[in-house]
Amino acid sequence: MNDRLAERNRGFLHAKGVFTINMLSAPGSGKTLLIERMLANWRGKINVAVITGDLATENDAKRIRMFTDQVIQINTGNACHLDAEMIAKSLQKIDFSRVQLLIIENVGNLVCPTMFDLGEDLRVALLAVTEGEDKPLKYPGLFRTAQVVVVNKTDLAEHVGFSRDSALDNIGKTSPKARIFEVSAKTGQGADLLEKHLEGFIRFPANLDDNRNP
Ligand SMILES: Nc1nc2c(ncn2[C@@H]2O[C@H](COP(=O)(O)OP(=O)(O)OP(=O)(O)O)[C@@H](O)[C@H]2O)c(=O)[nH]1
Ligand SMILES: [Mg+2]
Repeated sequence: MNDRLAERNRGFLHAKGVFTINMLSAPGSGKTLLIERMLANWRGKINVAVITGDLATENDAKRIRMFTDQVIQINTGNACHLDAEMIAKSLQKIDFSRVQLLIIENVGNLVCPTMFDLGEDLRVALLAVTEGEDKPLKYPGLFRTAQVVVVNKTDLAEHVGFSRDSALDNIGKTSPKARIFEVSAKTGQGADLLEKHLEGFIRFPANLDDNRNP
């Protein structure tokens, strides 16, 4: 049922010429701050709509509304993930006339969101340096289904004794074809490379076939 609806969402979005990213991570890894950072850098260049999911509050939508008026907050109540039906309803509320990119910020959770296709074209998984290098091994589903992995909060790496080699090795084992970007959403370090990579998909979605994991 979810898969059928997800396909419908994908068809709807493609018909509108919109590329869609589903962003997944543990709570607090920096999804919203990274979205804010990218929207600031893309201002005047790429028009973005955002759907953001949390169990409760409008906090993330309020933050993102500083950068785009096309933002929908979904409150899931007790549900630990977004599903394709929630997205279908939200799509009706967005004015896609000038939008090229839709970013869906999933509920912060390393397990549930992995199993639900929303109709996205690309999955981006975040791993903050504060979470520990072993998360890709412990929660392989999330990283395996992501074509892009962002190691975030790199500005904190030395304060928490983060082992870059070990983290990259673990991501590589779990998600061998994913592109990895090391970013600080706070300082902006590394965000330009990530943005350029995503811009490539917006212009040439066919590039995607190259980096799906087996
Ligand atoms: N130092 C540092 N702090 C960051 C960075 N990215 C995010 N933060 C901080 O981490 C906290 C959580 O960031 P959010 O962007 O709200 O994280 P989130 O993944 O959207 O969280 P949920 O929506 O609750 O799952 C905030 O205090 C951010 O300012 C970063 O790169 N460096
Ligand atoms: Mg958030």
